[in-house]
Amino acid sequence: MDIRLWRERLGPYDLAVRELTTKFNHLIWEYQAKGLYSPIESVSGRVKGISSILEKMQRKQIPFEDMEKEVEDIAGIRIICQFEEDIHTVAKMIGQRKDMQVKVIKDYLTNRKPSGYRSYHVIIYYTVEMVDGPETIQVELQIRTMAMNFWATNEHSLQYKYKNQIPKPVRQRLKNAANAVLSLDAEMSSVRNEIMDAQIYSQTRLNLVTEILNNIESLYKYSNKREVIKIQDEFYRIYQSEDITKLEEFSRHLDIIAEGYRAQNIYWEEEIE
Ligand code: 0O2
Repeated sequence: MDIRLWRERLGPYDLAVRELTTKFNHLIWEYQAKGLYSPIESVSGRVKGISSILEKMQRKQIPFEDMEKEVEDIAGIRIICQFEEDIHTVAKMIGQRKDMQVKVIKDYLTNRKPSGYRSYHVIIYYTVEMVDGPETIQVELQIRTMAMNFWATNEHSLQYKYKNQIPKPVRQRLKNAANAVLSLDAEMSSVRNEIMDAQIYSQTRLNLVTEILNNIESLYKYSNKREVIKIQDEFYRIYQSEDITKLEEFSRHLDIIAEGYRAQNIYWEEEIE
């Protein structure tokens, strides 16, 4: 196939990777903005390189005309979670979305690969709008924990180094490492609630402080400086006390004050006009 045609064919995959990365990142943002724990830790995506597509087609004896049907991971999204439980939450979320249609699930958590590879793959149909109209393509979503990803990334590098012929002693070490990942994820899951509480606490505190600072900033515009400095001092005092309930109370109180000043200011502006 002509290289220009390759580029054109990969266009929809490139758009799908961009869109899906944005959509999953937006979910993280939404969870954080609401002060909730996000089951997604991070997201990345890539379009498979042409040589890698060719290599797979050769290995699996896929004819050119079947490339887009048979090579399911031309577009790939990697979703990293903190805990194994989160993988199932994310998979359920994907299954309920209107913009993604699940084609097949490859559960390498329940059925780990002989190499030791563990991950949860969901192949979806996804539609992108191109200049010539909508195009529905396949995208592979790989959902795994940070620990699983650490293992897979290292093993992938070794596969590349040894051209898929990893020597037996190295393979054995990788299997040992895979077992260590399994118990690490299980250990982390056992303190999941505590870790989640800690993260929700710090996210809530961060959101509150941001809101308070925004309000103080707007008070500088509407109120007199002496009063704002008093409010600011009060904020520092509560902030240092590390008492989140007091911080919440202060934020609510400040909201009312700021709203009052804003309304007064609008009234004055209307009067002047
Ligand atoms: P890349 O560089 O990640 O794009 P396969 O026959 O295994 O190549 P299949 O049957 O289409 O592929 O699907 P499968 O098994 O779900 O694998 C798709 C992708 O999962 C692989 O893409 C890898 O990214 C990852 N994967 C699968 N098995 C392993 C494994 O044993 N170790 C590691 N590190 N990753 C794995 P590609 O095409 O291999 O490459």
